[in-house]
Amino acid sequence: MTETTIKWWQKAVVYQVYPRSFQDTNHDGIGDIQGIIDHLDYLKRLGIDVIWLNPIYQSPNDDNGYDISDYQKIANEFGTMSDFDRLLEAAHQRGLRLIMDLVVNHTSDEHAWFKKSRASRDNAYRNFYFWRAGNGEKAPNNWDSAFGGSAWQYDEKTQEYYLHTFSTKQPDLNWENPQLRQSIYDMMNWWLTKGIDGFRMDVINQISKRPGLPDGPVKPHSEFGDSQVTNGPRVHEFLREMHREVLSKYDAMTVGETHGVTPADGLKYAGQNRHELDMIFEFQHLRLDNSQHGFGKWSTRKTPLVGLKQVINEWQTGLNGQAWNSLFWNNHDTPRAVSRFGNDSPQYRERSAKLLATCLHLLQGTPYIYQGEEIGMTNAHFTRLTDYRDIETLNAYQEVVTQKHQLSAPEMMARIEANSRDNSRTPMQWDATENAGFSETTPWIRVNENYPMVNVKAALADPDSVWFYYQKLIDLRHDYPLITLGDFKLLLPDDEAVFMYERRWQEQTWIVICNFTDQTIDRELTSVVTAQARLIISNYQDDGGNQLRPYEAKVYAL
Ligand code: ISL
Ligand code: CA
Repeated sequence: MTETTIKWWQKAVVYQVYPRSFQDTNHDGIGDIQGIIDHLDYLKRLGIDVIWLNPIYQSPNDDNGYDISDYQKIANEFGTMSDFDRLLEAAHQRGLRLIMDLVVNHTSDEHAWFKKSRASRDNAYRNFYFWRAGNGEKAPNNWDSAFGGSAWQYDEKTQEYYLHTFSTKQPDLNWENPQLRQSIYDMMNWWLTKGIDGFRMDVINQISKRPGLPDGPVKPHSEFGDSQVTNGPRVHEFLREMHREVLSKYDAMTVGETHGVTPADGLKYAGQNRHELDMIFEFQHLRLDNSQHGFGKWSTRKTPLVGLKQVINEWQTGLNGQAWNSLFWNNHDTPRAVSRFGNDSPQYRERSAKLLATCLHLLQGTPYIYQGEEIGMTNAHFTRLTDYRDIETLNAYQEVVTQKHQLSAPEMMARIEANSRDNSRTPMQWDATENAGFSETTPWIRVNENYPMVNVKAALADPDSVWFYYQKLIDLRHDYPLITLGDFKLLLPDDEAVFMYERRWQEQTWIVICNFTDQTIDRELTSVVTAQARLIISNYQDDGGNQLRPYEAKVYAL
């Protein structure tokens, strides 16, 4: 790849907006489209190129908009289609692109297709979904749902079960059916013709189910089997068809959310000549702190740095020159990066937020910033279950504590505090006024209590803030092709404290050094960092040489 053959989305920095929690303008406690329009200049000033919106389609909100009842309508609480059109135009006027969430593994059970599908055994929409007879008194197979319990729901009306790998209100679409596929492509073409710039595709590697829907291996602590719905046999065929029927006609970007993939899978989904997707979100680097005792994400372990470096190394080198990485520490399904990988105490919050930013934004790939990350927003640290809203969190508590008594309430609350998706869904902290300037009324979910300290207004008043550091990193990426194109080489792979790597492009070499601990440590750097090396960016005011101070990050051009 050279500077001239590179695609626009390879040079871009993406900012993820979770509309429900970004800015409320009509005083109902829920963020809305007007709230996004109001902050476009803010995003432009930060320097980002692309906005990704979490779902804003009509939805009964069983799973915050990931249960869509009409793909071509905007949810009332967010506004109208003409509000959306104004947003798109206002973004484009500022040179910002806008990509939408595409949720086509499932719909809401209130979608017109499902209502028809459910009405009788022999209707034109029956095969838009998976309907099966029970296995005696039991569900058709042993698959579990991602949100707990069986993946099958019995439906009285036609006395069959339907498949839902997420909540019971999110029936899985049957991609084996060509008519369903065509309906999805029509909808995608409709949005792209409207002028949107691409899609983030929700759980897109789950759309091909294994033929015959066989039982999966039973998991520890569970009466159910693993549904094994990822990377099914026809997924690449479907994605290529989608490319042919839709994506090939536009200069759009696509990023697929793909759980359970390796770099080898990455080459298939996002390989340059594969005609599938432009890039994928992989999750190996977010799995390293999972429970080792069958509780999945519900754990309080810390991510081991050596393992993290290994995973990132594999993706950086594994895709280099053949496919394209997406780079992210957090999103609307994860804890906040600074709380998870850094240190959210008042002493180290800003320093470690900048460290994480440095480490990620100097990698090869397209960086994603999740709203609030640019001011170092932290986990919510809610202590009461009633403060949580997320279906995954509430279901998990019911299952683990109330039904199965596997963990005590305080044990599970600690795990929820560390991992709940609501950690990243609390309202954006704009200023120190009530409700953090998000809304004039009580928000749909509680504001993080640290908003008087951690907010945009305070960040913009401080030239040394996390915010200005992000702005500088984005500028650097736009100015130096090395950051976009350079080869990556991991240095000190076994060092448990320091994440150090090299980027090399043409005649230039840069070195990135990040101390992931709260200790001052000594590393012999003079052999790598030559005397003429120029310091490009650092999260300390001066250069401490071989002394790496707590959460110190620095980048040199050799
Ligand atoms: O959040 C998770 C990790 O705990 C997953 O179980 C999550 O559901 C998975 O990452 C898939 O996520 C996507 O699809 C879900 C939706 O709830 C998530 O918000 C979305 O990002 C179902 O549409
Ligand atoms: Ca509102």
